[in-house]
Amino acid sequence: MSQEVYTQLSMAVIEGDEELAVSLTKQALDEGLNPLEVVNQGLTPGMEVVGDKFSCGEFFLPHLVMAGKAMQSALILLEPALKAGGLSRETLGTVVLGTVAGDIHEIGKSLVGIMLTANGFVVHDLGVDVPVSKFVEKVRETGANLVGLSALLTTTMGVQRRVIEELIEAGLRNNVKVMVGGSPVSAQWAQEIGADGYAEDATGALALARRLVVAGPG
Ligand code: B1M
Repeated sequence: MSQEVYTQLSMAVIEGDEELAVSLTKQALDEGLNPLEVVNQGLTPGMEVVGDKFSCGEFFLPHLVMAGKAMQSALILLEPALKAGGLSRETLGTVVLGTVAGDIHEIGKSLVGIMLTANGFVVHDLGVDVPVSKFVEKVRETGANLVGLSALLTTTMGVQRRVIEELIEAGLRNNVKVMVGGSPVSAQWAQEIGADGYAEDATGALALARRLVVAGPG
């Protein structure tokens, strides 16, 4: 039964049908399905198809916009259930999170933020298209022990490196760990730019954040 809802949810995202995505998400919640499974087995596979169709010229920008709206509206509904499913009630650390300058992809970054918040991190989500200087200012202001940089475009990955360089310049790098993610990003890239770690998805980001914060500064 759950697989049927997940398949329908994927289709709703592919078709950019926001209303259907919302009503199916409500149905999934009413049926007591695991909210993370709804994301990972319903919404995200639909988005992957949208991306593939865009790559091969079958879909165009309006399809991306509509699919994005459908998934975002579904996520808004899922957010309380995702947060309620979190394990930790103690504060694990403070995170400054955002999608880097030049990049307006929001959904994956927000999902990472929800997972971290749900599991004991205080998250300062700076949103999308965040200037390098804003990350640095916020780290200084909050004394965050972790900064999370999302980039979905090959053309914006380089901004992750610039944030690290600016943190060094500002004398803050020794106090803050840097985690990077986004579909074009890899563990090798993280190493190349001097980040402390890379996570492939939101669950991985949570595990990595925990590891980095336990490891402490330096
Ligand atoms: Co765009 N887009 N997009 N897009 N978009 C991609 C990324 C693309 C791969 C599509 C494709 O060609 N197949 C391609 C990038 C190619 C490249 O550079 N390698 C692309 C392009 C080209 C563009 C434009 C340039 C298109 C144009 O204008 N001609 C343009 C750029 C705009 C800009 O940013 N300046 C553009 C615009 C858009 C929309 C705004 C219309 C829309 C986003 C809507 C929104 O966010 N509100 C959009 C969408 C929806 C996509 C796809 C289809 C889906 C992205 C998404 O939300 N996925 C995407 C194709 C794809 O990814 N398959 C595509 C679902 C989300 C849950 O996954 O974001 O990957 P994701 O996040 C994951 C992981 O990556 C990871 O965890 C998340 C959760 O599991 N993760 C982290 C992400 N951040 C992390 C941070 C971490 C750790 C893990 O630590 C800090």
